[in-house]
Amino acid sequence: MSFIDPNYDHITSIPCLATPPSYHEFLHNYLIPNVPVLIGPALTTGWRARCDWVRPNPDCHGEEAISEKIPRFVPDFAFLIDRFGDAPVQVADCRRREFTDQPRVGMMFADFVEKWGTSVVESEGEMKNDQVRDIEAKWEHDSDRTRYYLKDWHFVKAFPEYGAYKTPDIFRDDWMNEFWHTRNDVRDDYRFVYMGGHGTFTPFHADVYRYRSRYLLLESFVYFYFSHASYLLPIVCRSYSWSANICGIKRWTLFHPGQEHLFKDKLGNMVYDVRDVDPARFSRFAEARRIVLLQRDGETLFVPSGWFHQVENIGSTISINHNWSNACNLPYLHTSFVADLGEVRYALRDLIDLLPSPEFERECQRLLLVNSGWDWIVLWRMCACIMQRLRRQLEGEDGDKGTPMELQPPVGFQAKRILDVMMGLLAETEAGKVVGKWYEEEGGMEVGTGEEAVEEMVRELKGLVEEYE
Ligand SMILES: O=C(O)CCC(=O)C(=O)O
Repeated sequence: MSFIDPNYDHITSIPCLATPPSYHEFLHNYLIPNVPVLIGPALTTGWRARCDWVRPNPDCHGEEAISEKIPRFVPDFAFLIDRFGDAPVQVADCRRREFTDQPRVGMMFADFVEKWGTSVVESEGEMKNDQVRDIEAKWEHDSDRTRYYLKDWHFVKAFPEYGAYKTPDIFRDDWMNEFWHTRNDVRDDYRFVYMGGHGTFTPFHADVYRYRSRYLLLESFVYFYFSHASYLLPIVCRSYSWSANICGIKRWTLFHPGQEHLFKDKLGNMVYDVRDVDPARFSRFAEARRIVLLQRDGETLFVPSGWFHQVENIGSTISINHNWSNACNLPYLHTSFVADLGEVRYALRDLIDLLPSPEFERECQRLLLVNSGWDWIVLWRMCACIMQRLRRQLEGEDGDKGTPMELQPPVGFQAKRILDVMMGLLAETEAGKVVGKWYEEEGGMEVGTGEEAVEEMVRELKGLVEEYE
């Protein structure tokens, strides 16, 4: 049975669960239907980050204060600087725009904290030296819009021993981070920490599978060298995300999938900040259906695939976010992969008559990899990696390693979704050859030629589907 994108018309608010759902409930009520859910602080109780990184907010008194949008906790800056001060981080400047994102600069974490404090003082008037030194006091008077937002800090990669948190069971079936962990050629992951002051924000977007820095590089390249650049922007793949608030409040504005045509101007450029949209330019944006949600200290939001969103911080906010995917959203990933490739082919269409077909496809794959972080080989390898791990688990070879089977969808469901993607990929004349070549050069084949390795993989998957579906 082929995948059908759900209808979201009935979703007018986001369910809030005080008690974390079982994996079974989460799978059937949220993951498969692709519906957001907010889960209460019980999901993150006991996390080291929620103890070490924060302290009670002296301005928050009692239950009324919570409903008054006052965070219950504030960052413990002294602890954070002392423990992580030397770490390099990327900081976005929320007052400036660079294409579809905010410009970023690299700095030490301690300098970021200092800047954050300084920006609060600047926005409040004249800066005094004693204020600059006393960063902690500034946080407490952080009532103005501030500027610097630390984003996409690969915290687990930077501090693997620290154990700031444990991925909740319901989110453990995570193919993106699993696949990237097995790769020897590139070291990366999709596990992030965000920190920023009151008024910092993340512009309108849907979650993606890509290298952000390379994406920005390519965006600039595309802007300057392609006359039809706007057709390439924004190229997004639909991953899930989950975001757990350690302190502060996040205001999310989420948009049902399937409304992308309302988000663009005539040239195909997307809305940047949902609070400031020119109706003359984005004439249909007001029609877009949206849900606004406040996420408080300790709460976790599941953001499904393809839900565009914008996030604004109320008070000083720290969160832990993962981008992730698995069999449930694989069809969305695949659909956006196909769309990405189509956009790239369109952008390079002037080369079609100049290059033989395999070479043209090679150019497209190269551009796709730089822009979106994947190509035929990466997509195939992710699917193959998961398929092989499933097989090992079924044969009892993986011991306690990896996500337990009871925290994954049924094997037949997973195998069928992988098979659909692999067959979709092989429907492209060049794709099988490209993947086969990769097996020959780097893939460590167990059988014959590269193309035989590809066929063997498909045979094995079909076997799994027949046995378990
Ligand atoms: O917290 C933020 O500023 C952005 C997070 C986000 O967009 C996400 O987790 O999907």
